[in-house]
Amino acid sequence: MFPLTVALVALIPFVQFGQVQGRLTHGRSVVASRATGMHTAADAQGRYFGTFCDPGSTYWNDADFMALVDNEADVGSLTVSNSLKWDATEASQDSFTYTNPDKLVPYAQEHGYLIRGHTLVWHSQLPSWVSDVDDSSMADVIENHISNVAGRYAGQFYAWDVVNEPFADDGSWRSDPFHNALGDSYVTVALNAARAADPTAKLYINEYNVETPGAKSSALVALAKSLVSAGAPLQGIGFQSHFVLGDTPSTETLVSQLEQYTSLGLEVAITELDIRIEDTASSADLAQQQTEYQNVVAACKAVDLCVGVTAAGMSDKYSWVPDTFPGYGSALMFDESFEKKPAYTGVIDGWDA
Ligand code: 9MR
Repeated sequence: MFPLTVALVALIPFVQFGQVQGRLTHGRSVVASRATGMHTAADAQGRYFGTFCDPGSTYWNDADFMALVDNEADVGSLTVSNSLKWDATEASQDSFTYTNPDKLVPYAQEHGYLIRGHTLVWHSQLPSWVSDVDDSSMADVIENHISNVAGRYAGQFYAWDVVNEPFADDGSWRSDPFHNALGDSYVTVALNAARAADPTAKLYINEYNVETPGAKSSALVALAKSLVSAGAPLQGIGFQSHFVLGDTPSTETLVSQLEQYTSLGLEVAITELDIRIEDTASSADLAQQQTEYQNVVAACKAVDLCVGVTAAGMSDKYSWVPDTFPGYGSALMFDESFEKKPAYTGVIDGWDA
Protein backbone atom coordinates (compact mmCIF):
# COMPACT_ATOMS: atom_id res chain seq x y z
CA MET A 1 0.00 0.00 0.00
CA PHE A 2 2.64 2.45 1.12
CA PRO A 3 4.96 3.17 -1.84
CA LEU A 4 2.31 3.59 -4.54
CA THR A 5 0.16 5.74 -2.28
CA VAL A 6 3.10 7.96 -1.42
CA ALA A 7 4.07 8.20 -5.07
CA LEU A 8 0.55 9.15 -6.08
CA VAL A 9 0.09 11.66 -3.25
CA ALA A 10 3.22 13.36 -4.56
CA LEU A 11 1.29 14.10 -7.75
CA ILE A 12 -1.40 16.13 -5.95
CA PRO A 13 0.09 19.54 -6.65
CA PHE A 14 0.32 18.80 -10.36
CA VAL A 15 -3.04 17.43 -11.39
CA GLN A 16 -6.67 18.37 -11.16
CA PHE A 17 -8.57 17.18 -8.12
CA GLY A 18 -10.74 14.77 -10.12
CA GLN A 19 -7.69 13.06 -11.53
CA VAL A 20 -6.07 12.80 -8.14
CA GLN A 21 -9.16 11.09 -6.84
CA GLY A 22 -8.87 8.67 -9.73
CA ARG A 23 -5.19 8.07 -9.16
CA LEU A 24 -5.45 7.56 -5.45
CA THR A 25 -8.44 5.31 -5.37
CA HIS A 26 -8.96 4.38 -9.01
CA GLY A 27 -12.28 6.15 -8.58
CA ARG A 28 -13.60 3.63 -6.12
CA SER A 29 -12.64 1.88 -2.97
CA VAL A 30 -12.51 -1.72 -1.98
CA VAL A 31 -15.53 -2.61 0.10
CA ALA A 32 -16.54 -5.90 1.59
CA SER A 33 -19.46 -6.34 -0.78
CA ARG A 34 -17.36 -5.89 -3.89
CA ALA A 35 -16.68 -9.03 -5.88
CA THR A 36 -13.01 -9.88 -5.83
CA GLY A 37 -11.32 -9.32 -9.14
CA MET A 38 -7.76 -9.16 -10.41
CA HIS A 39 -7.54 -5.41 -9.78
CA THR A 40 -9.46 -5.27 -6.50
CA ALA A 41 -7.07 -7.93 -5.20
CA ALA A 42 -4.12 -5.81 -6.36
CA ASP A 43 -5.66 -2.62 -4.99
CA ALA A 44 -5.98 -4.21 -1.56
CA GLN A 45 -2.17 -4.48 -1.68
CA GLY A 46 -1.76 -0.88 -2.90
CA ARG A 47 -0.94 -2.00 -6.45
CA TYR A 48 -2.77 -2.11 -9.76
CA PHE A 49 -3.65 -4.83 -12.25
CA GLY A 50 -3.99 -3.68 -15.84
CA THR A 51 -4.14 -4.71 -19.45
CA PHE A 52 -3.14 -3.62 -22.93
CA CYS A 53 -6.02 -1.77 -24.55
CA ASP A 54 -5.91 0.15 -27.81
CA PRO A 55 -8.78 1.86 -29.63
CA GLY A 56 -6.90 1.13 -32.87
CA SER A 57 -7.50 -2.60 -32.43
CA THR A 58 -10.55 -4.42 -33.80
CA TYR A 59 -11.57 -5.46 -30.29
CA TRP A 60 -12.45 -1.85 -29.43
CA ASN A 61 -15.70 -2.53 -31.33
CA ASP A 62 -16.24 -6.00 -29.84
CA ALA A 63 -18.68 -5.31 -27.02
CA ASP A 64 -18.21 -8.75 -25.47
CA PHE A 65 -14.47 -8.23 -25.27
CA MET A 66 -14.73 -4.65 -24.06
CA ALA A 67 -17.00 -5.83 -21.24
CA LEU A 68 -13.86 -7.47 -19.82
CA VAL A 69 -11.93 -4.20 -19.98
CA ASP A 70 -14.90 -2.26 -18.59
CA ASN A 71 -14.89 -4.42 -15.46
CA GLU A 72 -13.36 -2.24 -12.78
CA ALA A 73 -12.97 -5.20 -10.46
CA ASP A 74 -10.47 -6.73 -12.88
CA VAL A 75 -8.78 -3.68 -14.39
CA GLY A 76 -7.11 -0.64 -12.83
CA SER A 77 -4.65 0.45 -15.51
CA LEU A 78 -4.44 0.50 -19.30
CA THR A 79 -1.42 0.46 -21.58
CA VAL A 80 -1.97 1.79 -25.10
CA SER A 81 -0.32 -1.07 -26.96
CA ASN A 82 0.25 0.35 -30.46
CA SER A 83 -1.26 3.77 -31.08
CA LEU A 84 1.37 5.77 -29.19
CA LYS A 85 4.31 4.21 -31.04
CA TRP A 86 6.35 6.37 -33.39
CA ASP A 87 4.84 4.93 -36.59
CA ALA A 88 1.36 5.77 -35.28
CA THR A 89 2.07 9.23 -33.86
CA GLU A 90 4.68 10.71 -36.24
CA ALA A 91 4.57 8.70 -39.46
CA SER A 92 5.78 11.79 -41.32
CA GLN A 93 8.27 14.12 -39.74
CA ASP A 94 6.68 16.77 -37.54
CA SER A 95 3.12 15.75 -38.43
CA PHE A 96 1.38 14.18 -35.44
CA THR A 97 -1.64 11.88 -35.15
CA TYR A 98 -3.48 11.17 -31.90
CA THR A 99 -6.84 9.75 -32.97
CA ASN A 100 -6.70 6.51 -31.01
CA PRO A 101 -4.95 7.66 -27.84
CA ASP A 102 -7.42 10.55 -27.73
CA LYS A 103 -10.20 7.93 -27.53
CA LEU A 104 -8.43 5.92 -24.86
CA VAL A 105 -7.76 8.77 -22.45
CA PRO A 106 -11.39 9.76 -21.72
CA TYR A 107 -12.40 6.09 -21.57
CA ALA A 108 -9.69 5.39 -18.99
CA GLN A 109 -10.49 8.50 -16.98
CA GLU A 110 -14.21 7.66 -16.91
CA HIS A 111 -13.30 4.33 -15.32
CA GLY A 112 -10.66 5.81 -13.01
CA TYR A 113 -7.96 3.71 -14.71
CA LEU A 114 -4.32 4.69 -14.65
CA ILE A 115 -2.71 5.04 -18.09
CA ARG A 116 0.74 3.77 -19.03
CA GLY A 117 2.11 5.43 -22.16
CA HIS A 118 3.93 3.04 -24.49
CA THR A 119 6.37 3.92 -26.00
CA LEU A 120 8.44 6.98 -27.02
CA VAL A 121 11.78 5.63 -28.29
CA TRP A 122 11.90 2.09 -29.69
CA HIS A 123 13.77 0.42 -32.54
CA SER A 124 10.58 -1.18 -33.91
CA GLN A 125 7.41 0.25 -35.46
CA LEU A 126 9.60 3.16 -36.46
CA PRO A 127 8.92 5.01 -39.73
CA SER A 128 11.76 4.78 -42.24
CA TRP A 129 12.37 8.55 -42.27
CA VAL A 130 13.86 8.28 -38.78
CA SER A 131 16.65 6.06 -40.15
CA ASP A 132 17.53 8.80 -42.62
CA VAL A 133 17.97 11.54 -40.01
CA ASP A 134 21.53 12.95 -39.85
CA ASP A 135 23.43 12.04 -36.70
CA SER A 136 23.72 15.72 -35.84
CA SER A 137 19.92 16.17 -35.96
CA MET A 138 18.89 13.02 -34.08
CA ALA A 139 18.73 14.61 -30.61
CA ASP A 140 16.46 17.34 -31.99
CA VAL A 141 14.25 14.73 -33.66
CA ILE A 142 13.92 12.74 -30.42
CA GLU A 143 13.20 15.90 -28.43
CA ASN A 144 10.59 17.11 -30.90
CA HIS A 145 8.85 13.72 -30.94
CA ILE A 146 8.75 13.46 -27.17
CA SER A 147 7.82 17.06 -26.54
CA ASN A 148 4.81 16.64 -28.82
CA VAL A 149 3.61 13.16 -27.84
CA ALA A 150 4.33 13.21 -24.11
CA GLY A 151 3.43 16.90 -23.95
CA ARG A 152 -0.04 16.25 -25.32
CA TYR A 153 -0.92 14.03 -22.37
CA ALA A 154 1.06 15.85 -19.69
CA GLY A 155 -0.42 15.29 -16.24
CA GLN A 156 -2.73 12.53 -17.45
CA PHE A 157 -0.50 9.46 -17.64
CA TYR A 158 0.74 7.53 -14.64
CA ALA A 159 3.90 6.48 -16.50
CA TRP A 160 5.70 6.49 -19.84
CA ASP A 161 7.87 3.74 -21.28
CA VAL A 162 10.33 6.36 -22.50
CA VAL A 163 12.84 3.88 -23.89
CA ASN A 164 11.78 0.40 -24.93
CA GLU A 165 14.12 -2.57 -25.45
CA PRO A 166 17.51 -0.81 -25.58
CA PHE A 167 19.55 -4.03 -25.42
CA ALA A 168 20.14 -7.07 -27.59
CA ASP A 169 19.89 -10.45 -25.87
CA ASP A 170 23.69 -10.68 -25.53
CA GLY A 171 23.70 -7.49 -23.46
CA SER A 172 25.14 -5.27 -26.17
CA TRP A 173 23.34 -2.09 -27.15
CA ARG A 174 20.80 -2.69 -29.85
CA SER A 175 21.88 -1.26 -33.16
CA ASP A 176 19.11 1.19 -34.05
CA PRO A 177 18.95 4.72 -35.50
CA PHE A 178 19.05 6.30 -32.04
CA HIS A 179 22.07 4.42 -30.75
CA ASN A 180 23.82 4.61 -34.10
CA ALA A 181 23.53 8.41 -34.06
CA LEU A 182 24.05 9.28 -30.41
CA GLY A 183 25.54 6.25 -28.67
CA ASP A 184 24.34 5.49 -25.13
CA SER A 185 23.48 9.14 -24.56
CA TYR A 186 20.21 8.82 -26.49
CA VAL A 187 18.64 7.37 -23.35
CA THR A 188 19.41 10.49 -21.33
CA VAL A 189 18.28 12.72 -24.19
CA ALA A 190 14.95 10.88 -24.22
CA LEU A 191 14.50 10.88 -20.44
CA ASN A 192 15.24 14.61 -20.18
CA ALA A 193 12.83 15.37 -23.00
CA ALA A 194 10.10 13.29 -21.35
CA ARG A 195 10.62 15.02 -18.02
CA ALA A 196 10.38 18.43 -19.70
CA ALA A 197 7.23 17.39 -21.61
CA ASP A 198 5.42 15.76 -18.67
CA PRO A 199 6.66 16.75 -15.21
CA THR A 200 4.53 14.16 -13.36
CA ALA A 201 4.61 10.88 -15.31
CA LYS A 202 6.90 8.19 -13.95
CA LEU A 203 9.61 7.67 -16.56
CA TYR A 204 10.48 4.05 -17.33
CA ILE A 205 12.86 1.94 -19.33
CA ASN A 206 11.00 -1.19 -20.44
CA GLU A 207 12.74 -4.41 -21.47
CA TYR A 208 12.22 -8.15 -22.04
CA ASN A 209 14.41 -11.16 -21.25
CA VAL A 210 15.67 -9.43 -18.13
CA GLU A 211 13.51 -11.49 -15.79
CA THR A 212 16.30 -13.99 -15.12
CA PRO A 213 20.02 -13.34 -14.56
CA GLY A 214 22.21 -13.08 -17.66
CA ALA A 215 24.08 -10.67 -19.90
CA LYS A 216 21.01 -8.64 -20.84
CA SER A 217 19.87 -8.31 -17.25
CA SER A 218 23.38 -7.22 -16.20
CA ALA A 219 23.49 -4.62 -18.96
CA LEU A 220 20.19 -3.13 -17.84
CA VAL A 221 21.23 -3.04 -14.20
CA ALA A 222 24.47 -1.27 -15.19
CA LEU A 223 22.52 1.27 -17.23
CA ALA A 224 20.04 1.90 -14.40
CA LYS A 225 22.92 2.41 -11.94
CA SER A 226 24.70 4.84 -14.21
CA LEU A 227 21.52 6.84 -14.90
CA VAL A 228 20.62 7.01 -11.22
CA SER A 229 24.10 8.08 -10.22
CA ALA A 230 24.12 10.73 -12.94
CA GLY A 231 20.80 12.09 -11.63
CA ALA A 232 18.89 11.30 -14.85
CA PRO A 233 15.09 11.48 -14.53
CA LEU A 234 14.45 7.73 -14.41
CA GLN A 235 11.83 6.45 -11.98
CA GLY A 236 11.04 2.93 -13.07
CA ILE A 237 12.00 -0.28 -14.82
CA GLY A 238 9.38 -2.29 -16.68
CA PHE A 239 9.73 -6.06 -16.98
CA GLN A 240 7.77 -7.08 -20.07
CA SER A 241 7.52 -10.70 -18.89
CA HIS A 242 6.57 -12.61 -22.04
CA PHE A 243 6.95 -16.10 -20.66
CA VAL A 244 6.65 -19.64 -22.00
CA LEU A 245 4.83 -22.27 -19.93
CA GLY A 246 7.39 -24.27 -17.97
CA ASP A 247 10.02 -21.54 -18.31
CA THR A 248 8.39 -18.82 -16.23
CA PRO A 249 10.89 -17.69 -13.59
CA SER A 250 10.17 -18.64 -10.01
CA THR A 251 8.88 -16.07 -7.54
CA GLU A 252 12.27 -16.07 -5.84
CA THR A 253 14.17 -15.40 -9.07
CA LEU A 254 11.82 -12.61 -10.09
CA VAL A 255 11.98 -10.97 -6.67
CA SER A 256 15.75 -10.93 -6.82
CA GLN A 257 15.68 -9.47 -10.36
CA LEU A 258 13.21 -6.75 -9.33
CA GLU A 259 15.17 -5.88 -6.21
CA GLN A 260 18.26 -5.06 -8.26
CA TYR A 261 16.40 -1.87 -9.22
CA THR A 262 14.36 -1.16 -6.11
CA SER A 263 17.62 -1.17 -4.15
CA LEU A 264 18.57 1.83 -6.30
CA GLY A 265 15.35 3.59 -5.26
CA LEU A 266 13.57 2.88 -8.57
CA GLU A 267 10.09 1.46 -8.80
CA VAL A 268 9.40 -1.59 -10.95
CA ALA A 269 6.39 -3.07 -12.73
CA ILE A 270 5.46 -6.14 -14.71
CA THR A 271 4.35 -4.45 -17.93
CA GLU A 272 3.32 -6.98 -20.63
CA LEU A 273 2.68 -10.29 -18.90
CA ASP A 274 1.62 -13.33 -20.84
CA ILE A 275 2.49 -17.02 -20.49
CA ARG A 276 2.19 -18.83 -23.79
CA ILE A 277 1.40 -22.51 -24.18
CA GLU A 278 2.24 -24.80 -27.08
CA ASP A 279 -0.98 -25.79 -28.92
CA THR A 280 -3.23 -27.37 -27.92
CA ALA A 281 -3.32 -26.46 -24.24
CA SER A 282 -4.44 -29.36 -22.02
CA SER A 283 -6.21 -28.91 -18.71
CA ALA A 284 -2.92 -29.81 -17.00
CA ASP A 285 -1.23 -27.02 -18.96
CA LEU A 286 -3.89 -24.54 -17.89
CA ALA A 287 -3.46 -25.59 -14.26
CA GLN A 288 0.29 -25.12 -14.59
CA GLN A 289 -0.32 -21.73 -16.15
CA GLN A 290 -2.45 -20.77 -13.14
CA THR A 291 0.49 -21.55 -10.85
CA GLU A 292 2.90 -19.58 -13.04
CA TYR A 293 0.60 -16.53 -13.13
CA GLN A 294 0.31 -16.75 -9.36
CA ASN A 295 4.09 -16.95 -8.99
CA VAL A 296 4.67 -13.83 -11.11
CA VAL A 297 2.05 -11.76 -9.30
CA ALA A 298 3.35 -12.99 -5.94
CA ALA A 299 6.80 -11.68 -6.89
CA CYS A 300 5.39 -8.20 -7.52
CA LYS A 301 3.46 -8.34 -4.25
CA ALA A 302 6.64 -9.32 -2.38
CA VAL A 303 8.55 -6.25 -3.59
CA ASP A 304 7.32 -3.02 -1.96
CA LEU A 305 8.31 -0.85 -4.92
CA CYS A 306 6.64 -3.12 -7.49
CA VAL A 307 3.66 -0.90 -8.30
CA GLY A 308 1.61 -3.23 -10.46
CA VAL A 309 1.17 -5.90 -13.08
CA THR A 310 -0.12 -5.34 -16.63
CA ALA A 311 -1.08 -8.25 -18.86
CA ALA A 312 -0.59 -8.05 -22.64
CA GLY A 313 -4.35 -8.25 -23.12
CA MET A 314 -7.29 -9.98 -21.44
CA SER A 315 -8.42 -12.68 -23.87
CA ASP A 316 -6.65 -15.28 -26.01
CA LYS A 317 -8.90 -14.14 -28.86
CA TYR A 318 -6.87 -10.96 -29.27
CA SER A 319 -3.41 -11.96 -28.07
CA TRP A 320 -0.35 -11.02 -30.16
CA VAL A 321 1.23 -14.43 -29.36
CA PRO A 322 -0.06 -16.73 -32.15
CA ASP A 323 0.94 -14.24 -34.87
CA THR A 324 4.49 -13.96 -33.59
CA PHE A 325 4.94 -17.50 -32.24
CA PRO A 326 2.95 -19.81 -34.52
CA GLY A 327 1.94 -22.96 -32.67
CA TYR A 328 1.66 -21.13 -29.36
CA GLY A 329 -1.30 -19.41 -27.74
CA SER A 330 -3.61 -19.56 -24.71
CA ALA A 331 -1.37 -16.97 -23.06
CA LEU A 332 -3.89 -14.81 -21.18
CA MET A 333 -6.49 -14.97 -18.40
CA PHE A 334 -9.66 -15.34 -20.51
CA ASP A 335 -10.16 -17.86 -23.33
CA GLU A 336 -11.30 -17.09 -26.87
CA SER A 337 -14.94 -17.18 -25.72
CA PHE A 338 -14.16 -14.70 -22.94
CA GLU A 339 -14.54 -17.33 -20.20
CA LYS A 340 -12.23 -17.15 -17.21
CA LYS A 341 -9.31 -19.56 -17.31
CA PRO A 342 -7.50 -20.95 -14.26
CA ALA A 343 -4.90 -18.21 -14.87
CA TYR A 344 -7.49 -15.67 -13.71
CA THR A 345 -7.61 -17.32 -10.30
CA GLY A 346 -3.82 -17.48 -10.35
CA VAL A 347 -3.65 -13.69 -10.61
CA ILE A 348 -6.04 -13.21 -7.68
CA ASP A 349 -4.23 -15.76 -5.55
CA GLY A 350 -0.91 -14.09 -6.34
CA TRP A 351 -2.17 -10.93 -4.67
CA ASP A 352 -4.19 -12.63 -1.92
CA ALA A 353 -2.18 -15.65 -0.85
O1 9MR B 1 0.79 -5.61 -28.59
C1 9MR B 1 1.51 -5.22 -29.73
C2 9MR B 1 0.98 -5.96 -30.93
O2 9MR B 1 -0.35 -5.62 -31.15
C3 9MR B 1 1.83 -5.63 -32.13
O3 9MR B 1 1.43 -6.43 -33.22
C4 9MR B 1 3.29 -5.85 -31.82
C5 9MR B 1 4.16 -5.47 -32.99
O4 9MR B 1 5.50 -5.36 -32.61
O5 9MR B 1 3.65 -5.09 -30.70
C6 9MR B 1 2.98 -5.55 -29.58
O6 9MR B 1 3.50 -5.11 -28.41
C7 9MR B 1 4.90 -5.28 -28.21
C8 9MR B 1 5.31 -4.20 -27.27
O7 9MR B 1 5.03 -2.95 -27.87
C9 9MR B 1 6.76 -4.29 -26.89
N1 9MR B 1 7.08 -5.59 -26.38
C10 9MR B 1 6.73 -6.67 -27.26
C11 9MR B 1 5.26 -6.63 -27.59
C12 9MR B 1 4.90 -7.79 -28.48
O8 9MR B 1 5.50 -7.69 -29.73
